[in-house]
Amino acid sequence: MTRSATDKIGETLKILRESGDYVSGDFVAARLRVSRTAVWKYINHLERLGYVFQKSKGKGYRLTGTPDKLYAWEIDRHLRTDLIGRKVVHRENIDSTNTLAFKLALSGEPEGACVVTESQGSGKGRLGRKWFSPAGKNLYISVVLRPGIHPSSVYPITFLSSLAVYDTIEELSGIRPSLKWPNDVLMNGKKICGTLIELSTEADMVRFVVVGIGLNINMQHREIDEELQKKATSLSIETKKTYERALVCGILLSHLERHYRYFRQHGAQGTCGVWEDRAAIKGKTLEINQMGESYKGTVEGIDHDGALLLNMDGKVKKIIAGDVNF
Ligand code: BT5
Repeated sequence: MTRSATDKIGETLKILRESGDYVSGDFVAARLRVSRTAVWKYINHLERLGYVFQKSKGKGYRLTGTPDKLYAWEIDRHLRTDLIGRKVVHRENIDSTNTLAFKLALSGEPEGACVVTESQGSGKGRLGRKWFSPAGKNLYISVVLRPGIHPSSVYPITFLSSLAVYDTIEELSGIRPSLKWPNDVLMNGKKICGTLIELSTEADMVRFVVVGIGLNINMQHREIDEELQKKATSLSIETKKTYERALVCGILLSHLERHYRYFRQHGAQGTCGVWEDRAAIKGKTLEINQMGESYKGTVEGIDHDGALLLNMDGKVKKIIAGDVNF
């Protein structure tokens, strides 16, 4: 479907939603400056996507049912952004949103474009790990950013995503989650979100970064893979509520844009400072696994490039990548 057809379908829905009653095909056609046949095609298309309409020969169409899907126009209703999410590519199923977003970015997709899906066949974690991605329950989204920075400053972009998820969870539920270095958001000690950034560089510049976010929303305990059940959770499990995923996504992208603007203004150091405060990580005793080596110490803080500074018997070790053991 072309961009303009997608926009028109979104506008058709908007008109019907705002009215809350029957709206004639003529009225929609005039508002959108298209033919009545075009409106009829949009309605048919929407029905195939799961929307429900009451139809009356004299009165037109009335919207009576909306599917829980992450269509671009559903997310758009909840955006408070100028940049991020202004273009959303939606797929019913995909191997990995990061992989498609990376391809689109390579072919010139502008900053802020997103790929979102209902389920992933090969959702990716870091270091070749898998991201469990059942259909229709959670959020799997990748955002293209073009920050124009040196590759050494790129890592804190992971923190932007965790901070945005943190704010989203707090806004929706009033509960503050916790942040675990380097890329996890936890509720009640269980992982609710992970971020995978992938980048393309040229010379000394980052050409683009793909920020992939997996956030568990409506997944129930029994729907989680057995081996993950002890360590994964969802917003619904923690709050005993069900969420409109497009709303969650719109709020998330809005917070992401706010944190991204802060990053552009204050640099990696500024963002690392915000993350360090929220994570309340200073002074914690941790054990880190890095490439099979284990390091135990007290956290001094986060370096300006996002690395963890671990005090091991008076000697400070800078840990660039790794996993925290509980
Ligand atoms: C991550 O890796 O946490 C990054 C996950 C990024 C996923 C998103 S979804 C949209 C985009 N497209 C992609 O293909 N990926 C991104 P890591 O820190 O390596 O953690 C992976 C580990 O988290 C796994 O080994 C499991 O233990 C656990 N895990 C897997 N799926 C999970 C889930 N749905 N919820 C909670 N934990 C999960």
